[in-house]
Amino acid sequence: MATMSDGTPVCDRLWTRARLATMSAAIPAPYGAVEDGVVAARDGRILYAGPRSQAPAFMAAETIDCGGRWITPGLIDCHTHLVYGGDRAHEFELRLQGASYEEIARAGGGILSTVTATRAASEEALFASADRRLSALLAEGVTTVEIKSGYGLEIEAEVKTLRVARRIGRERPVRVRTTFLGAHAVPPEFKGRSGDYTALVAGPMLDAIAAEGLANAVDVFCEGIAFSPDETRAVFEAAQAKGLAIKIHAEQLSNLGGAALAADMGALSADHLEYLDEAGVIAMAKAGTVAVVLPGAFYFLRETVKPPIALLRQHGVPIALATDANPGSSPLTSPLLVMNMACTLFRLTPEEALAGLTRHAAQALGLQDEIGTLEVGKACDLAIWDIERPAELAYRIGFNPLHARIWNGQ
Ligand code: DI6
Ligand code: FE
Repeated sequence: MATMSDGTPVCDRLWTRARLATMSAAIPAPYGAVEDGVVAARDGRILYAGPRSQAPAFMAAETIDCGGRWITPGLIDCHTHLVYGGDRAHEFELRLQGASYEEIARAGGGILSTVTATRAASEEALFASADRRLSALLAEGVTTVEIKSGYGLEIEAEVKTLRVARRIGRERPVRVRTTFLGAHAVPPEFKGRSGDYTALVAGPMLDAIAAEGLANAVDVFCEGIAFSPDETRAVFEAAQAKGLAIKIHAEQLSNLGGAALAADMGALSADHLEYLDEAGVIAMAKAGTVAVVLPGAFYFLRETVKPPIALLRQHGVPIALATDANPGSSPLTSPLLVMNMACTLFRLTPEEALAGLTRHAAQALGLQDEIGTLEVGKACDLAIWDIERPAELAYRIGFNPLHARIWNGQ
């Protein structure tokens, strides 16, 4: 710790008179709470987060009086498709007239209609529309966002999407992790030849993306309307050969055993999981794979089968939450609403919901040593809330109590 000549520890910023939901597993209280707390930051890192009574007498360049407000870790949206062209409002109308999501997809709409719009869009237009959606996330305390490709489905358009995602991370005050989801749908020019398309994804497309260092992870939509378990495995093997982490969209509309396959290969997370069975849960528990549940997609598609929350708890699988922000199944950019939906629809506790957008979301991105809790040495990403108790974050609907958002100590 840096000190003055008399030994007084020095920090850049000090937040005082705060209540902390540290979300640290090392603090046994609910939310890892500290009632009379302070946070100190230096060079963007947490120097101290804990009770005032045990804090060193810091010399701070700037002191912020929080007036009793709650500080949580900055929120982490660990599953989004933020970069895409166009919208799918018309398909929303079709579904209200009775068409199903799968029918629309099989008729060439769905993901493929967004592919057409994304291919046609310039990088500038993609950045501008994604930036508007990002602003909604930031306004609710998000400090880290994962962004997937998957609406290009050809080399140039996938590269373009991930470049835009990386640009967001350079130009906006948010940490961005990118995921290559070339195996999101079979594009029209490969109709009936999904094996050939899978070979393109696992070969030249992945080569181009890895050569530019555009992805942290590789994801596959393993589903009847998308890629089979064998195709999924082939893409994952290619990803791992390049040293990239793997994630999966699995068991969203049916059970193909995708989550277990991904877990057995060491996946960071398996996401959606409405149709996950106990064998899948056990495989995830064994591998330490995080379950990312996406209540926005469940709600918007009017799904009735819920992810097996009780089994996930019973086997100790960490549960993360995310917006799944995308034009087709979850046009949602509110992490607070995600928390409320996870509690009302899936019966998570408000504490589990907050862990889902902090500690467990960090783990779903492989960033558990970097972010997700208020602990010494982690990045100083904070959300400061005008609330009396942390459960309010999940309790309210359509109300934003964010007071301030701190990213990297700023
Ligand atoms: N599952 C989903 O819910 C999104 N992608 C996926 O694999 C939907 C994407 C879309 O409909 O545009
Ligand atoms: Fe998704």
